[in-house]
Amino acid sequence: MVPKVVFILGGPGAGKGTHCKKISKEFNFVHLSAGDLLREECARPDSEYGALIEEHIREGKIVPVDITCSLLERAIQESANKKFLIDGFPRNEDNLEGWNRRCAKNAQLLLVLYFNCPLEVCSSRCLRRGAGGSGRSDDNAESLHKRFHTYLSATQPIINRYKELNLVREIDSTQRINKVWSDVKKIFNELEA
Ligand code: UP5
Ligand code: MG
Repeated sequence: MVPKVVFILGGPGAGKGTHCKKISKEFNFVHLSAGDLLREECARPDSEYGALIEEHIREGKIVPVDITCSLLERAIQESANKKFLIDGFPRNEDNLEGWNRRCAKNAQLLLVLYFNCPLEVCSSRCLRRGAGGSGRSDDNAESLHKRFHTYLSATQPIINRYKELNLVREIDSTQRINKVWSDVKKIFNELEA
């Protein structure tokens, strides 16, 4: 059986990671955050790509897809599970091309879960998280400005592409966490039915 995947997309701070953790506790999906995998790679002292990744993250730029795909492929291969949430990927044309070239034939895309949230709300969430000591080098006003630019110019067109393919389920993620979670849960209950 080929692995089944759900892509999780939405603006920086929209609530992707928060809800992926909840989904993976309640449903039989492994949470793979592309951003977390890149941050872990960056923290490895002997990483060939550490400096490049760190610079891209701070500047809100998207890391070349072969690096991200290698990390995702390894995580999928190392897991005994066959269902994955891929959080924060694919976020530009290069990501989409790389996924289609390297991974699409070895995986079944079930749907794209899109956390829709205005950027003002995203901004205050990320700044609050940064002020609370997230340790993320991109939770500051300057990096956020760049992350939002990348999101609007590069990621939204990818979401629109999947909308045209009828693969997107949209969540209003401005709501309180419990309400967002109940909307997310409905979708996963349907998926598992
Ligand atoms: N929060 C969440 N939901 C809330 C709610 N409903 N009400 C009130 N508060 C809510 O949430 C953010 C904060 O908001 C938290 O404090 C949470 O408690 C609160 P979170 O769930 O962390 O949101 P998320 O959407 O995961 O935000 P994140 O900051 O992780 O999004 P990004 O997409 O910007 O970050 P990511 O880690 O995916 O990527 C970071 C960088 O890595 C990118 O900018 C890029 O440089 C690089 N990257 C790549 O190059 N390639 C990739 O494929 C992926 C990443
Ligand atoms: Mg996240």
